[in-house]
Amino acid sequence: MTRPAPAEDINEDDLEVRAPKKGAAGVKAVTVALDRGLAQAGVARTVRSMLRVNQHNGFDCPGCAWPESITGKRSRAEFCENGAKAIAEENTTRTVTPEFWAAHSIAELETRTDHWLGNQGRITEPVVIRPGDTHYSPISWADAFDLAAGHIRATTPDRCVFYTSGRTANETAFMFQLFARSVGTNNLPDCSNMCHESSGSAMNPTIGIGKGTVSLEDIHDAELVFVVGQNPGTNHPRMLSALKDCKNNGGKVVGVNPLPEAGLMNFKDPQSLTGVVGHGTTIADEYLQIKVGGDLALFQALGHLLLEAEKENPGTVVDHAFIQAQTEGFEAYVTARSTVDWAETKKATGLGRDEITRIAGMMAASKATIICWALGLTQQPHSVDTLREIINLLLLQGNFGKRGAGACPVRGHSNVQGDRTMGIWEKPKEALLAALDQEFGISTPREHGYDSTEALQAFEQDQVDVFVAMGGNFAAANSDTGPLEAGMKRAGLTVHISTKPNRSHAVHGRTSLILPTLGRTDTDDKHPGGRQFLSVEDSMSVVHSTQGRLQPVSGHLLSEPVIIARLAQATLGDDHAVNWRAMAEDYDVIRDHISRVIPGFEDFNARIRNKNGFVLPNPPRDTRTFATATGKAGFTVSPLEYLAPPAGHLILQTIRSHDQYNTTIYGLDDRYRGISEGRRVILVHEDDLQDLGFKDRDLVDVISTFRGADGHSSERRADKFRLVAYPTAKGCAAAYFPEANALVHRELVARESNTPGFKAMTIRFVPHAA
Ligand SMILES: Nc1nc2c(c(=O)[nH]1)N[C@H]1C(S)=C(S)[C@@H](COP(=O)(O)OP(=O)(O)OC[C@H]3O[C@@H](n4cnc5c(=O)[nH]c(N)nc54)[C@H](O)[C@@H]3O)O[C@H]1N2
Ligand SMILES: Nc1nc2c(c(=O)[nH]1)N[C@H]1C(S)=C(S)[C@@H](COP(=O)(O)OP(=O)(O)OC[C@H]3O[C@@H](n4cnc5c(=O)[nH]c(N)nc54)[C@H](O)[C@@H]3O)O[C@H]1N2
Ligand SMILES: [Mo]
Repeated sequence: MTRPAPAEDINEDDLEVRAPKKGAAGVKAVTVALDRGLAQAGVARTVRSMLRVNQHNGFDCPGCAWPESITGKRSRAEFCENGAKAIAEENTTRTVTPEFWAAHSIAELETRTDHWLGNQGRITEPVVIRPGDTHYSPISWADAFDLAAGHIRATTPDRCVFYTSGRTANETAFMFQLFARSVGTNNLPDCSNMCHESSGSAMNPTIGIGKGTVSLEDIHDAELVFVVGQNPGTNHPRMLSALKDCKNNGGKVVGVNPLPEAGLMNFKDPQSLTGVVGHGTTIADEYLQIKVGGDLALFQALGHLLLEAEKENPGTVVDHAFIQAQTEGFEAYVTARSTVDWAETKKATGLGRDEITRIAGMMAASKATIICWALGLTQQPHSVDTLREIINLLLLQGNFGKRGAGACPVRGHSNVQGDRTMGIWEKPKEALLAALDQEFGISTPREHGYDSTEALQAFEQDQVDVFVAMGGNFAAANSDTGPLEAGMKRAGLTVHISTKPNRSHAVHGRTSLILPTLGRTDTDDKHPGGRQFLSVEDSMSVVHSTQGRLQPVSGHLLSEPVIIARLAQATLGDDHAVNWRAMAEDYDVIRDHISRVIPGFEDFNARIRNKNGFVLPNPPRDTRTFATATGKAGFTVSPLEYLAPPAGHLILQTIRSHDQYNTTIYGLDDRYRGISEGRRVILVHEDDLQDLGFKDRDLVDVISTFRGADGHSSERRADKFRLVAYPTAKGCAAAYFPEANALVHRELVARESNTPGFKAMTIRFVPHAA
């Protein structure tokens, strides 16, 4: 399957490449952020919104799920450059009106880049495409709901799919899953399936919870913090402030990454005066330039070395009392880690024994270690094994339920964790379904539904009649773009509840609705009970309220809860057991239901009104207990596995630039990496370029090969990428998401979690034939 380059609004010939940034990340941040805000929204809106980010009675930054302090004093400006860009993108005054849709046919929109589409502005009115139409045209809200309801009622529940993107707030997510289950399906794929699903798959069975076990204060207090497979300078900039605090308290930071990411190496805090005028803080005390997919080998070697260190100095490294009382599987782990093959470890990681031994020494000396990770560890075939190996290391030294210690999967979308807590999950637990049945007097389906990869396959096999997306950009975010888009176009109906135009709107079903909605920053006050607020859960299990204050760009927008309620009423009838209208009129009603269905949300309406919200129970963190089947935390043993490209090939990982939010491309400046004015690039080590017979800036077509379990092999191809010599780990290339998604075969997934192998493609280049 070949995918040609789109007709560009971006002229890739303008590509500029400078050396990746060696100086500090952070200083330029505030000025860049303000420029973007002013360009999109003007002075008054920009200032008003910036002062409200992450403040009490303000709105939660839609940028990422990194927590705000709940104990310390909050800075007046609790946001970062990229959070500010996310806000500017949302509160833009540019609008996409019916005239826009009349002027641009679908045939044209399909040739546009995500950058162009997102830059058109906020959608102002509901629009529709019926079979045979060439353009979207306006439709009333009432007709839109009736049209969608007709399609849902005309098919069977198993042929309906309800997708959720992680910006969706708790109350909205709760209503959305309730709607899907009232229709009769657990087909609830979400962006988490493509993101941190591997983290949950590794953590739930081993420590009894699928979430991080640290608080923000733990980061400050840690003696040692690992930042693995993560680019915080771009994707979680406020995390750098926390790491800096940790260092000021004497802690050490180890970065593990194939790319020398600028924020990880050096950082100036734009919010602190010393940071701005000083020389910046070197964040990573040690940096391991690991090969893509080599982390399992690294963590196994570290486990071996820690056990050896304990043998040398008994009672100083391994927490035997904890292991004895609280864990199982230790003996098997000790046996498995009794030896290590250093030659194999070098092949897997690219790292030498001395480097790894130095890091093991730091771990052995630390009484409080935190391991943070993000997508560099979750999107490979052996990801779940790799993450279980992290849990092994933390268990070995008793790094749970103590200050400054624990596991820290750093989440992406600002409420992706909360959505799962609210029941957005294709594999719901019986306890949730039983609680829903009891609360509402309905019978929810027990059969598990599609995750995002299975939904892609269902599209491909023509098994989807109705697809409803609560936000997001499913077509561009998922793998195997070619077959996915073709399948989506054959579906009966696609419904996109969106703020801005994106690719999924252009590769729509035979009938398609775009339902424009309020965003985080918009005021939501058209209710009998007056202005409403919503809530979110951050990466460290803190639940707090979020409330927009800006005047929406259009009077036609409905809030997400109202859209779900009206769609549900149209579909299920006014006599349905669930009182949808009451929930839409007063979000306290939704929260009352949540308080009786979701554990940890007792007395939700009172506690959400606390200044800093409340913290959900977290057994490993709170009481050093593990809610697994046996009540013990489990060591696990995995065979060594890594990604070894055949001769003439490289391993490709996909990354975000500094100027995008997932599929929303803000601009063309990947500042810290020194790449600007272009996105169809592949970063390759200079030696690899030479070995493969190419030069810096050559234009190539990229071919990925996938070998299935049954031995069959298939190829994907994406045309016209520019090679850029870059100091990545050897044997490993990097390209931007979503441009490279066409190269990800849908069967290339992480085992157990089914997360696409976005950081595990085997690729080769051929010269681009113009
Ligand atoms: N500004 C901004 N903020 C965001 C987002 C955004 O797009 N823009 N997206 C949000 C979302 S949804 C998410 S999930 C997070 C994503 O946050 P990140 O996980 O930081 O995002 P990626 O750009 O995928 O970066 C992955 C990092 O892992 C490294 N890596 C790749 N393969 C490996 C490997 O095998 N081993 C190791 N050790 N490292 C590896 C890459 O070099 C890169 O530095 O960010 C969130 N925040
Ligand atoms: N190759 C590759 N692919 C990846 C990844 C990768 O690392 N590499 N990462 C994966 C990850 S971690 C994730 S999380 C997914 C992201 O997948 P998604 O969550 O599906 O994608 P986004 O790009 O975040 O969605 C952007 C769209 O959301 C809509 N939107 C924005 N704000 C709101 C709102 O408040 N309400 C509503 N209703 N709509 C809104 C806008 O219309 C916008 O166009 O992508 C995955 N895809
Ligand atoms: Mo994500």
